[in-house]
Amino acid sequence: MLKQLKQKAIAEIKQAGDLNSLEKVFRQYLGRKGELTQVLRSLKDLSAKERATQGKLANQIKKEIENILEQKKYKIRDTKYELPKEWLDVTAPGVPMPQGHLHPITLVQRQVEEIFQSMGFTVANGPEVETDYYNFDALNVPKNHPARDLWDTFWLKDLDLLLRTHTSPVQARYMEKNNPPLRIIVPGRCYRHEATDASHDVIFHQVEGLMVGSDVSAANFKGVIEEFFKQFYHTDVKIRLRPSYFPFVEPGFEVDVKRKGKNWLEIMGAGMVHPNVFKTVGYKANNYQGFAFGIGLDRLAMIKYQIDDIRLLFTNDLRLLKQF
Ligand code: FA5
Repeated sequence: MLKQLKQKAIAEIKQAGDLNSLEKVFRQYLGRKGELTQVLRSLKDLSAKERATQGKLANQIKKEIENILEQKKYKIRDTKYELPKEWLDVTAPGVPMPQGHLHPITLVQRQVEEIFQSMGFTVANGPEVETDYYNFDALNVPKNHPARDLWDTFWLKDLDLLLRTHTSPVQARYMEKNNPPLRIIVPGRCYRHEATDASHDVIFHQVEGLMVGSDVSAANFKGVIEEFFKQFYHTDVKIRLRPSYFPFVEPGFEVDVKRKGKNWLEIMGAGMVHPNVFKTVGYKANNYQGFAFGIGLDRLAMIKYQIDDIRLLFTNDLRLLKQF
């Protein structure tokens, strides 16, 4: 009797053409008043021995019908949504997506920002296309001053504009709008019209630093920059200041860095902000003092990743870029 029930159910499932009729078959056999459900319910009236054999068989059939119903349900759904008919090998290995990553300069820039931010500096920005005024005049380099030759400049013809030769113009732009005390760094791209070599490119990057207050000293500069290099290289470093000339600082120095077991390396220009710069941005020069510096970001990256030619950084050679 149970076997007949099973045959009947299977035949009806086969015939069901949509989900509705399949649902009807389910109710017919497995619903609350379904035929098989009733059989299962009546088991309690049988003798213990009969109950054991019949019960086992009934439950087995129930499972079978459920399985066939389920399969048929998927089959109906598949045809309904017209899934692609072709064969799909779900065990085939996937095609790996090439993974993008950050350029070494971006990595170094972010790290530099993080370290200076931890010392209370904010990140400021300025335009790469700059005016004569901010790139030079406001920095105590008047027109026809011989110091302009320190920076070989790309001029934008007829526009009276130039591509900034350093990030220092942002010092003046920032101080015009903000009063001391202030601490900023300015990472950004710079341009120089000069012959390239292993350590010089036409386009490169600097990080400007500026800290101004009522009593900011050269000793503060040394402390800040020593802490920076310590964190950047994860090791103790020695700092050496050598006198140098930049029109917008007085005194000015060149900064050398030495790591254990390495040679002294010239890495940045720096100095105490020149009173003329304070005057130009409208500060009372006697009230404030501060330091400024400009680090070559590309140079930091070259040391960090042992890249021996700056031009490699921007030739988009994947053999280099894939290493980061
Ligand atoms: C300056 O540009 C000054 N503005 C730095 C400064 C800021 C001094 C604030 C005082 C106060 P200099 O021309 O030396 O200085 O450049 C600074 C750094 O930029 C260099 O040490 C070097 O690391 C990097 N640099 C300069 N020219 C190039 C270039 N063509 N290619 C790659 N890096 C360069």
